[in-house]
Amino acid sequence: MKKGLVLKSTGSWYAVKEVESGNIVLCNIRGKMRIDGIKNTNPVAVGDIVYFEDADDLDKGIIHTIEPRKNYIIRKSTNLSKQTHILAANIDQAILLVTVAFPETYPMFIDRFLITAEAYRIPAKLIFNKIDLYDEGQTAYMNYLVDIYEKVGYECFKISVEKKTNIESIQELLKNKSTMIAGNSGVGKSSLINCVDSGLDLKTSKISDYHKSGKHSTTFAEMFELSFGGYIIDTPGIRGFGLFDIQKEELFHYYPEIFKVSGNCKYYNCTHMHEPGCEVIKAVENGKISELRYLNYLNILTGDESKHRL
Ligand SMILES: Nc1nc2c(ncn2[C@@H]2O[C@H](COP(=O)(O)OP(=O)(O)O)[C@@H](O)[C@H]2O)c(=O)[nH]1
Ligand SMILES: [Mg+2]
Ligand SMILES: [Zn+2]
Repeated sequence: MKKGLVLKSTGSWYAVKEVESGNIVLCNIRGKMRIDGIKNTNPVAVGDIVYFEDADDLDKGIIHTIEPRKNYIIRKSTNLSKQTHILAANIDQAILLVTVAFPETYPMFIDRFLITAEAYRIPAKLIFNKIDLYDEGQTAYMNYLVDIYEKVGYECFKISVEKKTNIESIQELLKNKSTMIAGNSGVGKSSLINCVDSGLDLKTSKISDYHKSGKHSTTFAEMFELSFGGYIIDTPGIRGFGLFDIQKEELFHYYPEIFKVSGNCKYYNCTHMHEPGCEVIKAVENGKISELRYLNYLNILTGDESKHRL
């Protein structure tokens, strides 16, 4: 049996890199595989370590087993069935590429990404791209967001792929790690991957193509090997992660700054919305917790995304 790393999945075929030779072998799965008791549309995910054997048809392989996953990110399938789709497995870190304009990434989108990363215990970072395009107001707004998220503990980077500003810090960040990259369509994910490794040549889209991007919603994730060490997982067409499997009562666990002070709330089952003796509300009032973050928390909790505004 050969050991391999899954680089790409199309749902029925998998591009697997054989660990020993480095060869890419197209594999499929024998019979039905059920992993972790989850009903999956595709049981093998990008980032999986698999064991496969050669098929009769020589340059192809058959996957037999999957090594237990360190972690994985799940997304609900686009159709309304209960089926899930594993986006990627064995991820060391997740980065969200953010643009405050062209197109605008909303703080709620950033929070949803971070909540998901917290829930999966995957370290998350934010990269603000396209700083070459920002006017004074947009730059100030970016710095305001950077300040908020850095205070919570999320490392932030400010870059321009276009002008190659601060790209070395991103190469440093990616080196020898398996990194999942996410972000709205058009923020520059493919451009960034091409920029950090000149050997890669991902398709990028014109600014005028943004509005068409919704059509690619069924695309699968793909993993690219970086020439300087490490892997990067691009997730085309994936706008965000659903807050899969997260109960409302435990939402505050995934806001690190809220979780930190919540232990001192008067009521053990405090929702941090209106209760007397709530340390979270107190921390928001005295500026220790960002109002923006707290309002996003309330909006997610109440299921009405525009109810609480700054
Ligand atoms: N001005 C500017 N444009 C950028 C920058 N990064 C990417 N772009 C442009 O943004 C558009 C979308 O980039 P793409 O990589 O396809 O975005 P993706 O959908 O996130 O993969 C392309 O036209 C890129 O040339 C940047 O730092 N500055
Ligand atoms: Mg892209
Ligand atoms: Zn409370």
